[in-house]
Amino acid sequence: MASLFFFLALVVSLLSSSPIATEAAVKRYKFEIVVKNVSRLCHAKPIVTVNGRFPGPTIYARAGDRVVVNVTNHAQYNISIHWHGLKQFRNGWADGPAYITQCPIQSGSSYVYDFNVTGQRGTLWWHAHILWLRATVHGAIVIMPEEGQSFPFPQPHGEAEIILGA
Ligand SMILES: [Cu+2]
Repeated sequence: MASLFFFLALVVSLLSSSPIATEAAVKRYKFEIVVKNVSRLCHAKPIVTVNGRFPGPTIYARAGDRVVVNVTNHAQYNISIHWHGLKQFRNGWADGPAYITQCPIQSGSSYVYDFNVTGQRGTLWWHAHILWLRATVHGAIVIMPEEGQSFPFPQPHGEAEIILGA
């Protein structure tokens, strides 16, 4: 009986100190692929965007989170979204290159990208992975360390996302 109690106490202490016991969050995003007119240097031009924004929305997550992005394509071009620099551990189908890990999302259709951000942190970017659409369909991914963990550098005075586009 004493050995059973000792065994149960060991299991409980292992579970409570294990990182597996930490609850990972699910971050959900909705990407609506839409064509929008923009004016640059006195010229109006239609461009393909996510949610009408250029650059597109930033994805925020913590290492270990699950990220679910529901993409609906309202544009007249087929599209796919690639999460640049993210290692797709056991979720390669969510990587995004058209004709490699998935068929492109056709006009009027949706696709759900569902992946884990495991053991990764930093600022990356996402972009369309078909034709020339990445020129305007792109944005940042910010992966912060797990709750209670710090970045491997001192706390900055401020943070800003800078995206360079041509
Ligand atoms: Cu890329």
